[in-house]
Amino acid sequence: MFSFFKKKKKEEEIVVEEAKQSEQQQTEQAQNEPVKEEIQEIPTQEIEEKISNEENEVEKSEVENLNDVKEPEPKQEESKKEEEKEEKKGFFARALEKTFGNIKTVIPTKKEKISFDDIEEMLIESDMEYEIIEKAMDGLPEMITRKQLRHRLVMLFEHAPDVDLSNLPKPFVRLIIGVNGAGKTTTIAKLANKSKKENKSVILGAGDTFRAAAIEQLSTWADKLDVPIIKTKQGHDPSAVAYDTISSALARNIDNVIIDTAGRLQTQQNLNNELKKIVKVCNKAYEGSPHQKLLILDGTQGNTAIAQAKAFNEIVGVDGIIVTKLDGTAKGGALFSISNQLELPIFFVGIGEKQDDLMEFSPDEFVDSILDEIYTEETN
Ligand SMILES: Nc1nc2c(ncn2[C@@H]2O[C@H](COP(=O)(O)OP(=O)(O)O)[C@@H](O)[C@H]2O)c(=O)[nH]1
Ligand SMILES: [Mg+2]
Repeated sequence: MFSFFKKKKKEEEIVVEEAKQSEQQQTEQAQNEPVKEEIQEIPTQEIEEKISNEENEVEKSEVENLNDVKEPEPKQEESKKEEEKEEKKGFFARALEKTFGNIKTVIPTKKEKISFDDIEEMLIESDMEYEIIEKAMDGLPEMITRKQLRHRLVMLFEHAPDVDLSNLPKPFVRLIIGVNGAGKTTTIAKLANKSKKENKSVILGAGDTFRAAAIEQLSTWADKLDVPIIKTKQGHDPSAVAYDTISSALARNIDNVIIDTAGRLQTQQNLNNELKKIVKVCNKAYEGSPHQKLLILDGTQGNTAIAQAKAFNEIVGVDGIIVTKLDGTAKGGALFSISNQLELPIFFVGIGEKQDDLMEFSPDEFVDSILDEIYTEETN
C-alpha cells in the first residue's frame, strides 16, 4: 500500500529539483506545460487505510504518554495560569504601544470612572468602527466603570472558533490567504516555528507561484526553520503544490500542513478561480481539508482591511483571521470591528517580523491591557 506514496515522494524530489532551474526557463516551460499533468488522483481506499492506521498509532502513543504525566498541584497550576495571563497582557501592551499613544490623547490619566463621551472618543481614536462603538456602548451610564466597559468590549469577540483543538485531524491542513504584503509568508514561518516548538512536525507548500520571489521567500524560511517545503516553478498551478504537499504529509505522517497562496493575480476573477480550485484539490488530496482557511489581515490598515476580508470570505469562506503588524499600528481598536463585523474569530496576532513574533489572540487579555491604560483599579 505504500508504493503510491513512494512514487509521490520521488515526484516531489523531481519537483524540487526542477525548481532550481533558471527563472526564464521556468516561466517559458510553465506557459507551455499543461498544469493538469501534476495532479493525480489518489486512490481513496489507500488514503483511508493509511489514515486509519495513523489513528491507531496516535491512540497508542496517547495512552503511553498519559502514563508519564503527573497531575500538577492545583495551586501551582493556578499561579502558572495567572503568570501566563500577565505575560500575555504584557505582550499586548508592548504591541499596542502606538494605539495607547492615541488613547492617551483622549484619556491622559487613569481614573476609576470615565465619562461616556471620553470612552466613545477613545474608541474612535483607536479605529473602532462607529457602528460597533454604538452597539458596544448602548445603554451604558454617563460615568462608566471598568467592569461595565470590560464586559461590553469582550462581548464584541463572541465568535468562537469552530475547530476542536483537542482532536485535530492529521495532517491538519491550513490554507493561508490574503492580499499581497499582508504578511502571509511571514505568518506561515511563525506558525511553522510554533509547530516545531510544540514538537509537531510541519511541512510547507509554496502555493504563491505567481512570483518567483514568493517561492524564494518561503524557501528561505523553510531552510532557516529546518522544515520541509514543497515547491514548484513560477507560474505553475498552485493547486498541484497543495496536492503534493498534502500527499507528502500523509506519506510521511506529518502533523501540520501550511499552504501559501498568491495575494494578487492578473485579474480578480483569476484569483477567485485559483483559490476555489486550491480548496477543491486539497479536499481531493485529503478529504475534509483544508481544515482551516486563515485570512491574514494587515493591522496597519485598520478598518479598511474589513472590505478585503469580506471579499475573501465570499470567495472561499474564511474560518478565522490572523491580524499582522499589530506592533506597527495605532489602530489596534480595529480588531474589535474586524472580528465583530466579519463574525469570525481572531486566532493570532503578529507583533513583529521575527519567527517568534506571533501571539495567540485572547479577547480577555487584549481588553484588559487596554483597560489597564485608562482605569486605576477594578471597581463595581
Ligand atoms: N512589523 C511587522 N511586520 C510584519 C509582520 N508580519 C509581516 N511583516 C512584514 O510585512 C512585509 C510583508 O510580509 P509578507 O509575509 O511577505 O506578506 P505576503 O505578501 O502576504 O506574503 C514583510 O516585510 C514582513 O516582514 C508583523 O507582525 N509585524
Ligand atoms: Mg508571500
